[in-house]
Amino acid sequence: MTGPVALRSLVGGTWVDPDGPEIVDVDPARPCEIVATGHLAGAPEIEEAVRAAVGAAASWAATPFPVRGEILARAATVLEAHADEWGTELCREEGKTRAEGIGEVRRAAEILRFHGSAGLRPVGEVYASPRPDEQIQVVRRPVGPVAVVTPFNFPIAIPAWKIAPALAYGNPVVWKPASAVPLLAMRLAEALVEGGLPPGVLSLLLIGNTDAPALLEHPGIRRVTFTGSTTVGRRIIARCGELARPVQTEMGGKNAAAVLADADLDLAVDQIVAGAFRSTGQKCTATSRVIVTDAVAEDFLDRLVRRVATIRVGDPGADGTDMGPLVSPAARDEVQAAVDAAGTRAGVRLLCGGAPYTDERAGGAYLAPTVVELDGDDALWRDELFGPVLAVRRAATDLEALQLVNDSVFGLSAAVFTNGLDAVAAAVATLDVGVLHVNSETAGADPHVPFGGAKDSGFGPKEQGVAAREFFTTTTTVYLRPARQLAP
Ligand code: UN1
Repeated sequence: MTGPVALRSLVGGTWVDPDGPEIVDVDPARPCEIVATGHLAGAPEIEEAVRAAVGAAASWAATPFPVRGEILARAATVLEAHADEWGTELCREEGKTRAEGIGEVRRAAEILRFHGSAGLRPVGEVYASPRPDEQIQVVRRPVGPVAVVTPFNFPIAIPAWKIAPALAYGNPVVWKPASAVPLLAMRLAEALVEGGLPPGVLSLLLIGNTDAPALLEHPGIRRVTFTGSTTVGRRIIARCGELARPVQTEMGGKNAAAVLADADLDLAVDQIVAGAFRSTGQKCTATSRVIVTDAVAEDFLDRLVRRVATIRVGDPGADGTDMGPLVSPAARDEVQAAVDAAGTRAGVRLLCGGAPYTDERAGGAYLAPTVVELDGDDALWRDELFGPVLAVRRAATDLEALQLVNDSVFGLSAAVFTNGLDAVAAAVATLDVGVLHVNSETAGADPHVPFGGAKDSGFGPKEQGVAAREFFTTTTTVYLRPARQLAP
């Protein structure tokens, strides 16, 4: 690959490289290699972007819904055309494998297409009136400028699933991507501009985290959508509460897979390994806890550890690599420290992984896929780690295994491995999660169905599918009555 890419913010229709501090976007596999450089935007760009969004709101809202959708569909075509190139950049910038990077760019295109077709689906309701000649309509309208704040772990798919419905339903967007992934953010904005988005309807602000509150609190912003940690999410919820500004947050997870006595163990191992270690475990939907019923525990753990040993960790750009580095050396150090600390506690047994690499991977942000068995409660059981670490506990019975799934402040996703209808029915009825997988991994989300968590994992309306409509539109209830009857 050639030299570093020049980063730009998109402010009200103009690409700019402001005077702010330098951005140095490095490859987590080789932290001395620079993928992209540019400069941070700041207060003047925030002001200009929101001003442009407010100015563009009326004409974007008045643009026919299917015409807005066509722009998203054209942007999807642009993403597909660049999937290999931008997927490779994603791999270099974020550290997931090249196949995962390319897959994610394609996924973003699918998300754009799905929301681009929203104008062809029902967008309001009609009710009967108790009075003669009257009809009651519920009309959905755009909400106005939306601030979008996105995480590093899906640099293009998560932005797509917030920005696409925001735009499709007629709202301008001002977007702050995660600092670690400015390049893929720029690529999504480029695709939307090339698709024909009018100036001002989307601004991309490469601003630092300390400037984010100025965007979210700006009087021109009508709604805020955020994906990231529960700590930051709570702060945003509190501030938006004070401002009475609707907010949607997707936050942390500590997702459990319950492996019951009648489970297909090979299937369970395959799915749990995928859920725990794809994207190096850096998904809020990643499987980070497993509860296995005693009757099959020995057999399951034996198969699991043997399977984890086959995961090829290394250069995410190389063919055949299963797992790349974490997003940064700092992220790796944090997860490594949590594993090291756990290793000193009673009731914690390291089954595989844990130790730092001493080979050529040592300079990159690598961590071996790690499986830890716990006798009971532990920080590794409770706290989200955002890395390739799986904590396993045994349960005496299937019922206890299901109960332990709920033993978390989080409630995003869960998986249950079983062939039994009774267990499935019990899981559906009792697990306090937003997403439940029966015999499949905890991660994954289709664009046409609702996505979001219970408890500390989410707040506000869910994302995706028709659920997105709730957050990105407001309703007017119209009592419609003719002024007079036409003469017969
Ligand atoms: C997925 O599991 O493919 O940040 C999507 C996250 C979630 C999205 C997960 N908001 O990991």
